[in-house]
Amino acid sequence: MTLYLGLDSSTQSLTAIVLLVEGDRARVVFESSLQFDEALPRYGTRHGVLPGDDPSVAVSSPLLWADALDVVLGRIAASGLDLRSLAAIAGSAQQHGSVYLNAGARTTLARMDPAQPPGAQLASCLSRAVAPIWMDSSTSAECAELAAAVGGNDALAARTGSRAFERFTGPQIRKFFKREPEAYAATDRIHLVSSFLASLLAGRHAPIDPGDGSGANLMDLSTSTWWPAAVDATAPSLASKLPPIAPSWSVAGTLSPYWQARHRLPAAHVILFSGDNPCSLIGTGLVREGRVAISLGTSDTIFGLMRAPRIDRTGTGHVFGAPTGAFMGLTCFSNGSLARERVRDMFALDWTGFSRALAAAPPGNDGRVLLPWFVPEITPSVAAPGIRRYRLAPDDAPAHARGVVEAQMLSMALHSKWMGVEVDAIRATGGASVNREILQVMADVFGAEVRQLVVGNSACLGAALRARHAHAVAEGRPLDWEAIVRDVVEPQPGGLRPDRDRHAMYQELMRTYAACEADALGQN
Ligand code: XUL
Repeated sequence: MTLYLGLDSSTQSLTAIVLLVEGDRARVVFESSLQFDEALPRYGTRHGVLPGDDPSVAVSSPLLWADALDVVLGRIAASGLDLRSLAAIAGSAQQHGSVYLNAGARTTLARMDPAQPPGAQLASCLSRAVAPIWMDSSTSAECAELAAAVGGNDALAARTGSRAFERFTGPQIRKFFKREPEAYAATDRIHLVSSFLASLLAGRHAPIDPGDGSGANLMDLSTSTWWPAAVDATAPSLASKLPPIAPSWSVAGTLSPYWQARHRLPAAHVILFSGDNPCSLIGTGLVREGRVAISLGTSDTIFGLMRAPRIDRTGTGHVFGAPTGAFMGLTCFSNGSLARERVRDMFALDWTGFSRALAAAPPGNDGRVLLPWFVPEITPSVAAPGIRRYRLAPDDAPAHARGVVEAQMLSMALHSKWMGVEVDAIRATGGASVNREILQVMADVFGAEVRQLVVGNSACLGAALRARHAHAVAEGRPLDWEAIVRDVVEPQPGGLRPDRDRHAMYQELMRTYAACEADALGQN
């Protein structure tokens, strides 16, 4: 029997999952979550973010993340599991956020006092008290400067997988250097949230993995190394402050004496942490090209594995490294559940009424199109929100219910074409994935079978599975990824199959939809 621990430090919470492997069978034997605001109120976060006056700024506290780790490891120690069998720990973290440490961190990380919690001991190591996180959008000027310095956004995307984005780490580092040059100069190491937490567990500076490194706007996707042109354009001497990039399955070290003594844990391997999206790729079982996940949440996302790093020329999608060593494409749509709810509320329906209304309009909606941009849209880029109706009567509830769902599915299919992936299987997750009518439209638009995946914490589960994979690699008996995900990432039976005629009809409607979009964006 062997145990593997996965951790996920997300925006609002820290989750732990322990996986037990016996022979070649695996199952989850422990799961626990902690909400930052409630469990550690002394840090004063709201939904994991420190309050402030500027709505474009979003920062959190690295010390909060460290203390949360301490609480959760304490829970695992008290779980009754036989932790002598704990072989490896891997983690997932919110992407893009950065932690700034001074030269004293090296010694402190290695020699922390097990009688004390970690947060207070690490305070003196921070060269910046706060960590900017992915919700920050205050770096438009720095994005423009970075893009200009490397020959434009196309050149930046071709090399790093994404055009310059405000939340990405490179523009954030540049803003810190410009605003606080002395604190920047006192910075010895800049970690991502992922590599900071792995360093804390290993008691020494850990490398960054390509999955999370690719969220910095600074990594050369083709070599998984920092791209000197972007690094040099970001801030002086940055190359010496960034951790090296190493394969996702690398061992950062063994669990440090601090954690071993504090929670009586064994000297387990600490595997590199990765970003939450790359970890979710594993936790939803997307370990081969062609299988994609569609997450129907507050915002909708579509993501999947890519064997080669094809780039989105329209500039809204991202290519990240995948923890398997391949790549992943991800496209995000902000008008997800939010838009479905707005349509439901416009006609005073509940979800059953919404489904009934959807079923009352014919597939294809007689060619009527609704563009449901209730809030600014990421994909396609729409700064001025507002819904647009094409041949749609404002009081027609069925046409609106079908219109919002068809528009979302057509938009997802259209704007994920850049991934160059022939979609043959879809795993649907998120709140709205319980709605079979919505999933049928998804199956018909994509022409692929859709199966619902019930995963509470796909990023955390992905981290635990990565721990198992990395441990097997370290032992010299690498395991196939399909075998690793098989037992624990099984979608619900009873998938929805596409109807051939309806799929052909949606291929036609896609052209109409694209023309409406172009019209609304003033491109016609
Ligand atoms: C991805 C992104 C978010 C965060 C959330 O680019 O910004 O998904 O990773 O934790």
